[in-house]
Order: sequence, then structure tokens, then C-alpha cells
Amino acid sequence: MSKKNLNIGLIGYGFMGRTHSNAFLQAGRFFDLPYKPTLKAVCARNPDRVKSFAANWGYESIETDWRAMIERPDIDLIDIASPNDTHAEIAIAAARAGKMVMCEKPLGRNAAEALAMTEAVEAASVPNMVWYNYRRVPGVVLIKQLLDEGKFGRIFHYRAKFLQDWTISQDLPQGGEGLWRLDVAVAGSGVTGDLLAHNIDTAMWLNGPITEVSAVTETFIKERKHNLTGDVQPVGIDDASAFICRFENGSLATFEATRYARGHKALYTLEINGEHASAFWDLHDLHRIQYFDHQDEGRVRGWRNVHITDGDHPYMKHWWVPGLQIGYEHTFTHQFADFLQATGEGRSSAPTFRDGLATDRVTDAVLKSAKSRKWETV
Ligand code: SOE
Repeated sequence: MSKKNLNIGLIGYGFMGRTHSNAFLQAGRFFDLPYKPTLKAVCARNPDRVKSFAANWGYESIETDWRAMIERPDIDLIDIASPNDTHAEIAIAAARAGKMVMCEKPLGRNAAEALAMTEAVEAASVPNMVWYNYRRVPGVVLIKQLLDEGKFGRIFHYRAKFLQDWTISQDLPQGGEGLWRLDVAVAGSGVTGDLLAHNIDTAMWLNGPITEVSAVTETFIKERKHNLTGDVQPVGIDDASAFICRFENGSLATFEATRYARGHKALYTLEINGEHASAFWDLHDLHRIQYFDHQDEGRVRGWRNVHITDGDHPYMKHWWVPGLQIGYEHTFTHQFADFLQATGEGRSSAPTFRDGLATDRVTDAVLKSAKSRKWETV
């Protein structure tokens, strides 16, 4: 079958621009897709740097103004990998121009922005997706399959955390390239939108909607020099954020994210406890899950350490041979392959903008609860 060409316009060339570009290049080599992705253009403000990014990744052309990129008739899909404060305006304009839209997480800086973005892509009926990539880790997908097959029975508990330590130094400035995540005007929030949002997206995919939350946040370093103004300015982001919550299915949960857990670089862990089974997953060991099945014979019952590398594990038949593991970058390739497959079949591929909006509603409730010191309904 001949494949339709799909011309991609990427906006932003930071860390996420690289993960997405790698996915665009790899997806068609490992998955049989209905489209042939072409890296048509990349857009960012600095002409020299965008040129060298384009040369390195094989983009055919460059733009320095995202509006010009959206107006181009030869672009089918706009991929937003620029800082959070640009997501809403670009996504809404791209949807109005009839482009497919993919957006880095979190969808908006808050749920109001995410709602406007969701309404725009839905009104334009354009395929859309948010890059919550951890849903595409084979081990996490395996847990989802086991849950859907009813292996866990009733769910009692969900537990998730995302720990980092890269902002502990008080000499670290805020704002500008690489450090916009510390500037509340650009990021929207701190670890709540940046890290907890990942935990929440996976949790709601595995365990259903969250109904109410009770949260605490802290900003440990209150002032930092701003890279753009040169002035010492108050820090508006949350450095650490933790909450307890209830899910619609009656289960209880604890969530914690911080950039002040010395020694932890990107420790995303999740655990789910049901009536018959429990599972645990850890990003630092992402190709394994720990699984406990109470229905095993008592004498040999225990936590199984499952190496997710066999052909019957999610996605794995597309990669190497059994026993050989894959990593972080593959989650983006899986997500892009799923998006193209679904688009080719006229389906949408989760997480859609509407799913991203659901996560932003929870992060808004978390920040609200931390302020009010009360339980907040999502
Ligand atoms: C922050 O350090 C960060 O890069 C997040 O922005 C990503 O979404 C997360 O996957 C890894 O950590």
C-alpha cells in the first residue's frame, strides 16, 4: 500500500524538540505506518541555532516565526515543543488553520488555557495529542493490560512519585532557555505541572478519574536572579508538591513530586494495589515491573520481577530480539507511531487534548488546595 506523505513542522528545539524529532525519524523504520513522516520545517527564534538543529536532524527548512510556519500550506502537522506559555496560542492558531496538532505536556499553564485549546482542536476536527510519553513504556502498558483483564480486582490504593534534585542550589537563576521551568509566568507552575502532571496522566489512564484532592506545596528558595532581567526576583513556582486524593472508583492515593530530593535525578515510580494483585514500576528500571498475584500457589507466592523484553510484551516485537531492552526515547517513538496509526484509521489517539485538559484540571485543584489548605473537588 502506498503511504501518504505527512509533513511535520516542529516548533521549539530544546530537549523535547530532540525527543520528538528522534521519534519522527524512527517510527516509520520500526512500525508499519499509514503515513510517511517528512521533517519539513523547524521553527525557533535564533536563526543560527535553528539552522544547525535543522541540519543535525534533517529538517528541510527553517522558520523563525511560528505564525509563518502555521501559514505554510506544505505543513500538515504542527508539533509544539516550545515553553508552556506558547502552547495555547500556537495550538489554537494551528487548529484554526486545519493542521493536526501535537503538544508537549502540560497542555496549558492551567485548565482555562487547556480548555480553549481543546475546544479549538475539537471545533476544527483535527487529530490532536499531548506528549505524555510514560503511557508508552511497555511495562506501564502491561500493567494497564492486566488491569483491563480484571487481574487486580477491586483497586484500593495508587501511589506515585517523581523525584529530582536539579534545582537545590540557590545560585541557579530562573528564566530563559533551559531554565524557564523555574519562571512561573512561563511554566504556569513548578513541579505540579511539570512532574506531577505525568504521574496524574498515567494514574487516570490506569485507575480512572480523580474526584478530590488535598495538597501541600512549598517553595524552598524564595528568590532567584532572573536570567532575562538580571534582577533578583521572587520565585513563583512550587519546588515540591504532594497530595492525597480519592479516585471515582473509591480507591485512595498519594502523589509526591519535588526537585529537592538529593540523589534522585528522575525517579518516577508508581504502585497500584488491588484485591488480587499489586504492581510496581520504576523509571530508573523502566524495562521491568514487579508483580504480585495473590492467586499464585501459596508456597511459591511472591513478587515477580518481570523483564519486559519478550515479543508478546507491548511494543516489543517491533524492536530487537527477546531479552534485549529498550529505553526512554522509545516511548516517544511508540506514541508517534500510535498517533499515525490511529489518524490513518480515523480514530483519535490518547492522550488527546481532552485528556490533557483532565490532567490540568487536577493540577489546578492541587494548587488551589495547597493555597486554601482544604480538600478541593476536581
Ligand atoms: C523536567 O526536568 C523534565 O524534563 C520534565 O519536563 C519532563 O517532562 C520529564 O519527563 C523529565 O523531567
